[in-house]
Amino acid sequence: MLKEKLLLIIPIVVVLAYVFAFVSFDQSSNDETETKIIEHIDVVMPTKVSRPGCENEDRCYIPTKITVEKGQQVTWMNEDSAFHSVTSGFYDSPTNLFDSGYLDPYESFSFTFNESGTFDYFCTLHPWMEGQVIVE
Ligand SMILES: [Cu+2]
Repeated sequence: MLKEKLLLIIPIVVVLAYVFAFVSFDQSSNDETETKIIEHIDVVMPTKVSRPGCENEDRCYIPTKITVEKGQQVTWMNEDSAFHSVTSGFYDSPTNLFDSGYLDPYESFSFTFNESGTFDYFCTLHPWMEGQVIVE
């Protein structure tokens, strides 16, 4: 009688242990990925900025102006369906400090600002797209 009960209980315990291990592993890896993605994006290039107009609403890069501390990395994410770039300076006078090149949809670009100052940037494909990083 006792042996029969044990034969019934052991497989159930084994299955539960497997399920628990799998679920807890799955959750922890998901949480980690999610946190990493949220943590790293500072500025977003939203949809429909490849046509003029976003500059009137300060939404070509969101936020248009960002203030960071010296030594901090800034990450841009292209959330549009068109290519965009993050290029230092102005369309008429790029400064060669940083240039992402053409960013694919959902591609990101990061740059670490090691000197304080005000750094303007723009998109080489859409001259009306302008943003600014203020490093304190
Ligand atoms: Cu653009």
